[in-house]
Amino acid sequence: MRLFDVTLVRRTGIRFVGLTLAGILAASATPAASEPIVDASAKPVPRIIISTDVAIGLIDTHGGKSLTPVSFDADHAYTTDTNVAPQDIDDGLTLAMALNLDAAGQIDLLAVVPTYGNASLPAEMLVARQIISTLKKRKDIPVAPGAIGPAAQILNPTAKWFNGKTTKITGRKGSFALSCGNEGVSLMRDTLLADEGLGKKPTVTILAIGPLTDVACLLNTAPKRAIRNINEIIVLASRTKDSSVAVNGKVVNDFNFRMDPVGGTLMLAAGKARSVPIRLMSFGLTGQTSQTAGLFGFDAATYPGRKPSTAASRKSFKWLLEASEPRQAYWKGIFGTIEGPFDQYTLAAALKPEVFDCQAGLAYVQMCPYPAWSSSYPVSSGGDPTEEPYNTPVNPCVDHGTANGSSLSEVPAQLVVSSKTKKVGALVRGISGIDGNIPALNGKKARAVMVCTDFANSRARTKFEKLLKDWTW
Ligand SMILES: [Ca+2]
Repeated sequence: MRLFDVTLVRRTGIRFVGLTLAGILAASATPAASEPIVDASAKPVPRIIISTDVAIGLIDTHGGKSLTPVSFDADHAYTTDTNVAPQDIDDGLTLAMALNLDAAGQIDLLAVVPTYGNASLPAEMLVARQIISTLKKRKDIPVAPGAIGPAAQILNPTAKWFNGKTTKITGRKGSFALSCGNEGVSLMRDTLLADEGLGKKPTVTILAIGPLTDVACLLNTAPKRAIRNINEIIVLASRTKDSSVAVNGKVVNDFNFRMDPVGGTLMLAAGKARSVPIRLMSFGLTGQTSQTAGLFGFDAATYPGRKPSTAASRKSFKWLLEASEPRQAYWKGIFGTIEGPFDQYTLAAALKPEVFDCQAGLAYVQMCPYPAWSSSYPVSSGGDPTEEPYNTPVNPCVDHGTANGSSLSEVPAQLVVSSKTKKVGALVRGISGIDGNIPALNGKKARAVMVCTDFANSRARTKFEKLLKDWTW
């Protein structure tokens, strides 16, 4: 079931930007029959699929957390997520911005695939409908539901058979590729195939702004022809090596990776897709606009709405502001300020890559020891745990350890980018290969990526803020 009426290829042609006034005048004066309408300097606009945990306005639990064993209490017991709270707003702001840019011919929004994450998938589908259909009247945009939960409900779910044999989760014949398909992943695959041949180069950019489960599924299951048509995957996740991830001095999660570390790892490991360009928007960049010193949060004092406004733009802007208020109050209660943009960095990177300082890097997954069932997990003589799982004092994961909050014991692994591109190590590092940790993926090397770590300069930062102000309403 798709939420809205879907026509897979809404536009058979590619849009162009860069028409010069001279070009337009020349074309409209006395055009010869064969004279091109498009200026030679014109370039096609980004053609975009968004994989998103869109949750603006929802009061909900994190949609996948309660399914994973990354939630423990100190007695090794599984815990469900009872933290009902106003959920994140940045996917909703990204989606509204993308729809506004699409309507203005600045991008082509080809498909939207909600996925669990900030909230549960069913509730998120309602948000997608609210923004796309109700506020923006865009029933022509294809929308289909993605994953309802992470790749695996235990971290290294090697299937065990009656006769002692096992089947791994990894690879195209593993249990993830066999089970991860859903309508959203099919929509992404079909969109890539439908776009085939539209350009000489790959045409489609995927913005991965939720847990990475569906993008991992796409890369592990789609035919080569579809994968070859991915221009780039821009991911809102990662930290550079040895970097803390904190807002106003308080350690936070690298949420999109944390929600599905196995899926994130399988995305980086996908065999046929290792040549697809991946751009990681690291927290060192995206966290800047949420720190007190550089705050650029979404509120009526900072954002103007569409100029000039229309009845429709006023209605949409008002809804986004009102739906954001509970989340901003919640965030302020924890961090002292409202929240800055995160997911919108990916859309800005697709549209204006020159705004960011990005370099080649190697992405890898660092395990944080130990799961509660590890033979190395420390217990007292009475068998009681003496520390939080994944949060030992001696720990290769930055921000972990007994000096930090026990909620970090729910984070089993981190996505890290090294700038030392000549020193290619393993994709999965640390203790792996036991249930409760990431599959070892023997032989896989760290994944070559681009990583964006800063604004190109102060003017570029102003340009980024102007882009968001102009189009978020
Ligand atoms: Ca998100």
